Formats: sequence, structure tokens, C-alpha cells
Amino acid sequence: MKLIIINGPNLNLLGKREPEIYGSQTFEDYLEKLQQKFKNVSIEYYQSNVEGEIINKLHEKGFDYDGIILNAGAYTHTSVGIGDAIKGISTPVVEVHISNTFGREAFRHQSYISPNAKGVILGFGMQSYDLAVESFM
Ligand code: CA2
Repeated sequence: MKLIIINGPNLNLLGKREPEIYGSQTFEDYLEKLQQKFKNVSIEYYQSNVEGEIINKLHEKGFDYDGIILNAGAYTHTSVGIGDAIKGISTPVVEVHISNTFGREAFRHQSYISPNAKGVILGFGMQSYDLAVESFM
């Protein structure tokens, strides 16, 4: 099985700032553990702070991968373009968030990803990504 995790803006700062919300682990350290845990799954990783680059990656991977795990960061709440890109590909997308966005500011309750996603996993810290991988098994 071939999966890709796509992380959006500022998620490159994980483990470096705001540990009370997002934990103290860098994504690279976490990813190594995830790959060890799911040895039979190929888990690729891509991060970008640029909306168009995320859309390009969805187009590039969205026809022959088994699944896409997408944390679009703040673009979740603003990007019609990323929502449309998910509609335009055939690979199922699972939306993931580290924090419980419904327990935070009202603007984080809106998602342009959710209506087009296979499912949504949020609020379990980094474990949200583990659960997303399991959802494809
Ligand atoms: O909870 C999530 O996973 C979010 O997608 C994270 C986004 C936020 O805008 C969404 O509402 C919910 C923010 C990612 C910022 O990550 C940082 C990590 C460390 C330090 C600063 C920002």
C-alpha cells in the first residue's frame, strides 16, 4: 500500500514552537516512528507552505496512490482551491488535524476539505496520523 502525508503551512515548525498545542516532536522524528510501526505500508511525506504547491502535489499523487493523508493547516479553513483539487482526483483523502479544531476559534470550525474527504480525524495529537494510516488498512 502506497500512502502520502501532505502537510500544509507552518507544520514545518512542529516541535519548535507552541508545544502546548502541537507537541514537542518534529514531524521528521515522528515520521520515522510511524514508518517503523507500519512497515508494510509505504508512507511518503511532503510539506509545503504554498497553496499552489499543495494543489500540484494532490494532482501529481492523486491518481495512483492508495491514499492521501492531508493536514492542510490553516488552508483547511480558507482554500476553495484545495477543496476543488480533492474533488478532481481519484485517490481518497483523509483529512487530519493534530488539535481539536472544534474546541478552538470559530474560524477553525469551517473546513473546505471535509466535504470532499473520505473521513476526518482530529484532536488526537500526532496520533491522528496513526489513525489515518489505519483507516486505509
Ligand atoms: O491542528 C492542526 O493540525 C491544524 O491543522 C494546525 C494548523 C491550524 O491552522 C489548523 O487550524 C489546525 C496550524 C499549524 C501550525 O503549526 C505550528 C506548529 C508549531 C509552531 C507553530 C505552528
